[in-house]
Amino acid sequence: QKEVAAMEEAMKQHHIEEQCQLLIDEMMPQIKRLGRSLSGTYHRNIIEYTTSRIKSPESIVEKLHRKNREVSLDKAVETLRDLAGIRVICSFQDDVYRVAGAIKNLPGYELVKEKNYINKPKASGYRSIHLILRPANTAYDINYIEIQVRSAAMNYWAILEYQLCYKNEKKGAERIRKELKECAIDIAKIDKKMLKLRKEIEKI
Ligand code: 0O2
Repeated sequence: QKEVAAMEEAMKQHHIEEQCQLLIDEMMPQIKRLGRSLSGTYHRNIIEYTTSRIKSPESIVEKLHRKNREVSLDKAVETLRDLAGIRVICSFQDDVYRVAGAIKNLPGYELVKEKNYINKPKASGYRSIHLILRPANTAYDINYIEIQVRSAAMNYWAILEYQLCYKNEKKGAERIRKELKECAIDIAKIDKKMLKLRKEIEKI
């Protein structure tokens, strides 16, 4: 609790939330614009919706502990590249790749890292594409923004699993983790099936 309060105070002093919000506010209209442009090209809705979040002091302290790092604002700013985050929810699996591809090429940003948890899901069953981008010109302390791109089906699983299990170290939860992973596999199959059906309808 003390560490969280200290982190909250340090974040206030250094205007971290405001800086994260500025990064989000600069990028969000560009993502919406590219969503409209892709929807125009493919004549259907490509991006369902977008959300954003600024990492909370609790979550920052928890992550620094999880990664065995010193718990300080300096360490957080230096090593956590998802203090500012945007999530883009797409209709179908192939849209996830289209949107991620377009975001990677956004003018004014450099792609620092890409993680494809669709090709290689996490041990939990989590699927998503993560992009870490850095604005080419920035006067802020916060230099990175994480964009998570996933389908509506992947998001459905991730949101429920996050609530039930993600940061929960309870003993005896192994069976539940296994069942959640099975759910992720089932949902991925349905996601693929929906894509196949869309492609069949497009051919008619
Ligand atoms: P929160 O509360 O969402 O902020 P890295 O240092 O980049 O190598 P990092 O940052 O742990 O490693 O990246 P990773 O593993 O790609 O995951 C970052 C974020 O993805 C997490 O943020 C979650 O939002 C989401 N995520 C990753 N794995 C899972 C999972 O198994 N289930 C769910 N529901 N979400 C997941 P945080 O900071 O852990 O949490």
